[in-house]
Formats: sequence, C-alpha cells, structure tokens
Amino acid sequence: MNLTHLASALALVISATGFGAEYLVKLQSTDFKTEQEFIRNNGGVLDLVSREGRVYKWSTPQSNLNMKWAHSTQLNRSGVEKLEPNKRLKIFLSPSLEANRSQLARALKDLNDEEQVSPSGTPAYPDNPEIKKPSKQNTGSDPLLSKQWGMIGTDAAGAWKKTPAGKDIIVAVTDTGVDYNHQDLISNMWRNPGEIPGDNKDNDNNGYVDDVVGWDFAANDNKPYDLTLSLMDIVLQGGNPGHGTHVAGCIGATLNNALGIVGLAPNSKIMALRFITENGQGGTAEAISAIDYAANNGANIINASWGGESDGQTEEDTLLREAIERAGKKGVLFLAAAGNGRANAQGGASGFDIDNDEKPVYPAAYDLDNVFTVAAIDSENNLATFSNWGKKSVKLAAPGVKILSTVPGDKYQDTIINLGSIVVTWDGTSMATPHVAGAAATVWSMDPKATARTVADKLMDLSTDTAAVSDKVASGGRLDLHGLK
Ligand SMILES: [Ca+2]
Ligand SMILES: [Ca+2]
Ligand SMILES: [Ca+2]
Repeated sequence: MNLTHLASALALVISATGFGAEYLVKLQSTDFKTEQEFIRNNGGVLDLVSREGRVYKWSTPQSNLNMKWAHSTQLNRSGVEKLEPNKRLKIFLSPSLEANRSQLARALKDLNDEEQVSPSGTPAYPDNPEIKKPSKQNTGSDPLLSKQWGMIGTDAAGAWKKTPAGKDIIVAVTDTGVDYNHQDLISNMWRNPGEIPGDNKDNDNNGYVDDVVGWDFAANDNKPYDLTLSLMDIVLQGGNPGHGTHVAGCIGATLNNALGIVGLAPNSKIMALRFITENGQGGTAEAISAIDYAANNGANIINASWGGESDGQTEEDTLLREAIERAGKKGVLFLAAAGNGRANAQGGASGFDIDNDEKPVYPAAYDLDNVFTVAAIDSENNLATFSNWGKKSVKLAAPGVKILSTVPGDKYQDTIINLGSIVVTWDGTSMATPHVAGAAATVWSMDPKATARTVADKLMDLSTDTAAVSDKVASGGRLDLHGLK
C-alpha cells in the first residue's frame, strides 16, 4: 500500500467512526419542511434526538468540520437555532484504574502469555441476555452489609426503619447499562407498566419498542445490559465495565433477601438507561435522549456518574443543559458526580481540574435548581485524594473510596483488579453520587409530593459537618441520614 492509499484508508476510518463529523443542531421547528430545508442547504443526515428540545444529531460527510467553519457563512443557518459539536462524555473511571493503566497492561500481558486471563476481544458475559422476571427470593439478612462502610456511616439502616426506603421512587441510572438480571437487583428493576414484554410493539406509544426496564441509547436496543469485556480490554480500551451495575447497587440493591449487599434506597426502582459504551464514552446526543426518556417515563431522580470538560466556551454545552432543565421542569432531581480530577493533578493523565468553581466540569457545574453535585470522601472522612470539589457548585460529600457493590454476573466487588503489586479498588465520585441518589429516594418516599428542591435541601440540612470538606462543599459536610425524622 502506498502512502496515498494509506491516507484514503485512514480518512475512511475517521469518517466511519463519526468523530469530528457529528453535530447537535437545534432547529426552530421539528416539522418536515424545516428538516428538509436544512438537509437541502447543508447535506448530511439528521436524526431526531429530542422532539421537545428540537434537537437533532447532524452527521455530515465532511469530516474536517470545526466550529469555526460551522459559525462561518458556509453553513446555511436558515431554520437553525443552535449548533454545537456532539461532544464525547465519559464515565468517571476509578482513578486508580486510570493511574495504573500502563502498568496493568504490562502485567496483564505477562499473564496473558501464560494464558491466565481471557484474551482480548472476549466479553466476560454474552451481551443482551433476555430480561428475566423476578422470582420469589429467600428472606434473611444481607451477608455483605457489614462491609458496606458507606451504608453504616450514613445510618442507612436507621433511615430504612423511619421511611418507606424509596418505595414508589424511580431512579434512572444513566451509565454503561445495568445487569438487570443480577440476583440483588432483579426485584428492584423498574418495569415499564405500559409495555408488554416481547410482543415487538410499542404498547405505551412512547417511541420505544419493548422497553421493559429502560433503553440502550448507545446500541439503540431494548436491552440496556452492562456489557463487560475481558480484563485486558478494560485496561487497553479505557473503559470501566460494570460501572453502571456498581452504581445501581449503591442505589437500590435488595434488602433482606439473604444475598449480598443493600442499596441506600432498597425499595426504589432502577430504570436502566445505557448511553455510555463498554469503552467508557458516550455522545451528548445519546445523553440528551436518555435524560428525556427518564423525565418522560416517570423517573424522580437521575444519577449521572459521568461528565465532560468544558473548554470555557459554555455556549457549546447549552443543549445538554437544556435537557437537564427540561427534566427539572418535570420535577426530576439530577445527581451529578463532581469528577475525579485530583488524581490527575497529582501526576496522572490529563483530565479534570480540582476546583469545579474555577474550572467547571459538566454537567456537575451547571447552575440549575435541580442539579445536585457530589464529592467523594473515604471511610476516615477525608476528602478522597482524587475528588473534585467546589464551595459553590458541589453540595455534599459522600462515600466514594473502596465501595462494595454489585457487578455483572451475580457478583460483588470493592476491588476491580488485585494483582498483588497493583490493587485497583472501586473508587470515585461515580460511587459517591449514587449514595446520595439513594438517600434522596429514601427521603423522597416519606412524602412523594415533595419537590426535588425540598428533597435536596433536606439532604443539605441532614449532612454532618466534616472538617475535611468544610471549605470544599456548600453544605460543609457529608451525607448522613442519622437525624432524619
Ligand atoms: Ca414503549
Ligand atoms: Ca444492549
Ligand atoms: Ca441484598
């Protein structure tokens, strides 16, 4: 292959992956005429992302577009209200996984040569298993509860006695998917009441066929399964599979089923909305669709253990912001992780900054009434070494270091990888946030007519003053349900 051939092959790969060629367009109207006019003027393909938001994903064959070009006169802006890049959003990975990635790759390669780990390209579990119905479970105490320091430190058990523990509250997990058949989650998955499973029809007419437990916006299917790759792929490809299942367990794992762990709101329901792939990234377009779905299908709370950096041009983030605002108008509380930038500040890879007030991470730093942002503490009440903070933009600190929760295949983990010399634990503001989402569901279930704002205020009031975060978060404290009345 000569150089010219190589160059054209590369160009094909670039345009096929869509990077640089996908935009979000807000049109003045969603009528056929306006859509057609845009395509006639500018070419490419429009896919509807949000009817209420009038947002489309515009895929254009011209892979060399940039915002400068888009703002220039070459784009026909007739009928166009806004145009933004379809930015990549990332889950906030375990910082120790991030920091040890190259070392781990070397160690795993050695093990791989000895055939001790499954080779690259082998999923740990088949994707998209049939969605099972819950069956009757045993009763008995949960054997791993004594190891859940986040439940103990927030007096979750006390709150379960004083409240309906999240009953009738729906929490949408927007993430890498959820193992909806996990033995400790299956009974607490949201079941779409208007949908008849497996009849290939959109019974409730919400635009999604057979959406029984949620939707997969990354793969566009009705099985938002948390696809888990081999350890090698996790390390090489930058993902953190099992992330969404781990988040879901912190919120709503089943109480007293004689199995595993408990979530902070063990009577709440988990709506699984996958928009981040097994490689740890998802598009803003898919995030907007997932947020709309949650708000339109009855979710009270959205958990967002993900985000993106801002380049300071806040106008480029307005369509994600508008989606969260729309959800707010429908009464939805949006829980956002502050980000894990501090680890990077200590010499790791490039990433997020420490102080969200100074250098905002989105959606964490959106100044919206229904956005509630969470930092992470460890079991000694120190601010986690990696946790972002923000006296204005971050509200509360919650448990986020070495968190024990559910992972795909009926398993439980507080440690992702232990190779002896390298130990990677389940850490992150990603884990702190679902603790608060669960606490919010538990508080909300005491008074289902309460608003997102009053539930959030109550969590602030209940927080316990904590020295390490007194100047770092708005409440000056950590999540605590001990004083709940
Ligand atoms: Ca449907
Ligand atoms: Ca799927
Ligand atoms: Ca359990």
